[in-house]
Amino acid sequence: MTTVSAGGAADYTEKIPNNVDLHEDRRLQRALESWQPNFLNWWESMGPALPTQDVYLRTAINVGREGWAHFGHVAMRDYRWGIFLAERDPGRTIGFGEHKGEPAWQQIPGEYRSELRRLIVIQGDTEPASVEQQRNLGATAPSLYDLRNLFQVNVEEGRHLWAMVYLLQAYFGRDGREEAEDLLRRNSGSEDSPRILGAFNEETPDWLSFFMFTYFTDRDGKYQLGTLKESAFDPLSRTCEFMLKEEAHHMFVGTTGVDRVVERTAQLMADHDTDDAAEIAARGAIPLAVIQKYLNFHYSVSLDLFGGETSTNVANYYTAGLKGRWMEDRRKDDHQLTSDAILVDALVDAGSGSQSIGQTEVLALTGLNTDLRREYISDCQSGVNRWNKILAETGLPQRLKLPHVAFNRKVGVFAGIEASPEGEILSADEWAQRSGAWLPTDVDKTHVRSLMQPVHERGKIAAWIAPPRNGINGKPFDYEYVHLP
Ligand code: BYC
Repeated sequence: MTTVSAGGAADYTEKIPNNVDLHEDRRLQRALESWQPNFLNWWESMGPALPTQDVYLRTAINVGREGWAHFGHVAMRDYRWGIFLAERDPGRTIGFGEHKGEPAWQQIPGEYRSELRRLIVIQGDTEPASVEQQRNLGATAPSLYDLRNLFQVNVEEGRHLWAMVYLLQAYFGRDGREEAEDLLRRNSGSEDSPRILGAFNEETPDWLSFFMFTYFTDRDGKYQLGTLKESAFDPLSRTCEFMLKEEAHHMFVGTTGVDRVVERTAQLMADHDTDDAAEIAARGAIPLAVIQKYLNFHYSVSLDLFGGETSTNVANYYTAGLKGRWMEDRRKDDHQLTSDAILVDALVDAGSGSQSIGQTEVLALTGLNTDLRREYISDCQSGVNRWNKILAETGLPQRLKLPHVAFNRKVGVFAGIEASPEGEILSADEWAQRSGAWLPTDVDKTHVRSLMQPVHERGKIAAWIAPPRNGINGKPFDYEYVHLP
C-alpha cells in the first residue's frame, strides 16, 4: 500500500506515487507531469544499457517505521519513481545559525532563495550523474546478485533526482523548472555540459571502481545529505532524511563489494603463499597493490567533494540555517559558532621559499567543510579497518591504508601541490615519475577490465570476487535476481 491519498487526479497519482498530496496542487502536478517523459527518455538513453526483462527491486512505498519498501520483480522502466518526504514534525524548530530556535520554514525566505537553489541543484546533479557513470557496468556483472544491486542503486539514484526535482518544481517557480530540465541536459564526462562536481565526471568503467565509488563517493552523499537534513527549510530536511534510508544500501554494496574483492585476493595469496602481483593477476584476481591504487583514487577524488578547507559559502549556509553540521544536535556548543575557531589543513611557510603541510587556525564557521570532511575521513577509516581484518584473519601481514589528505587533490589548499600518499610534498617531476605507483595506470585498468567477464548464470560468480555472505531480502545467493531477455 502507498500513502497516496485518493482524489480527483487518481490516475496521475498512480503514475507518481507520493506522500505530498500532489493531486491538491494542479500547477505542480502539471509541471512534474511534463518533466516525467523527459526523465524516462533520459533513463532510456543514459540509464542502464543492458537489456533486462525484470529485476528483483526494492521500491519505496511509504515512509513509516515499518515496511517502507516493497520487494518484487519489476521491469525497470516501470519502476515507480515516487516522491517521499519523511513525516513532518509540526513543532520542529531550527537547530543552528542565526535563526536558531525559530520555527522551521515551510516556504523559502526570499533572501535565501538562490543559495538554497544552488545546494539543491548540486545535490540533484550528482544523482543522475552516477547513473550515467554506471551505465555500462551491467554487461560485465560478476553475478546476478551484483547485477541486481547495481540496478537497485541506479533506480534509487533516479528517485533521488525526483526528490530534488520535486523541491525545485514545488518551491522555485520558473527557474526551478529550468533547473529541472538542466539536470537532464548536463551529462557525466560531457565536454560541453559536464556534471557540476569533479568526481561525477570520472568514469566507472569496471566493478572495482563501482565498489570503490559506492564506498567512498556515496559516503560523501551520506554526509552531505546528513547536513542538509538539518536544514531550516523543512521540505529539504524531510526529503534528505528519507533519502538517507535508501543510501544505506548503496554504501552496503560498496563496503561488502570491496570486502569480497579483498577476501578473494587474500585467499589466493594465502593458498599459494605469494604476494607477487603478477601471480595473483595470473590466477584471475586483483592484486592487493591494485586495490590500494583504486582506493587511493576514489578516496582522494571524494575528499574533493567537500569543497575548500575554508569557505565563505559554507559559513553563510550555516549562519542562514540552510546547511548544518553532521549530527548537529549532538554537538556540545552554542550551534552558532560566531566566536569559535578550528584548525584546518594548510600549506605553511617552511623557510627559504619552501612550503610544508601543516595547520592553521580559522573561524569555525569558515572551517565547516573541514569539519565535515573529518567526520567523513574517520568513517572511511572504518572500512579500511574492516578490509584489514579480512587480511589479518587470512594470516597475511599486508594492510590497506587511506592516503594522506593532501594526496591527489584538485580542490582546496592542496590543489596547487603534489604529495605522496605519506604526505611528502613532491615536485611536478617527482610526481610524474612516481604517481603510477599510487594511482591506477593504464596497465592496471586494462588488467582489471580484462577480468570483467560477465557471469549472468544463476548461482555462479566471477573468479576475482568472493560470493556474498547473504542474499537480498532473505533470498539465497542463487536466486534469480534478474531475468535477462
Ligand atoms: N568539483 O567555497 P567552496 C551524493 C567549487 S554526493 C568542482 O569550498 P562550497 C551522491 C564550488 O562550487 C553529495 N567544483 O565550495 C554520491 C565553488 O564554486 P563557486 C552531493 C567544486 O560551496 C554518489 C568553488 O569551487 N551533495 O549525493 O563551500 C552517488 C569554491 O569552493 C568542487 C552536495 O555536495 C568539486 N568537487 O562547498 C549519488 C551538497 N568543490 O561558488 C549521489 C551540496 C567545490 O566559486 N553542495 N567546488 O562558483 C555543497 O554543500 C557545496 O556546494 C560543496 C562545495 C560541498 C559541494
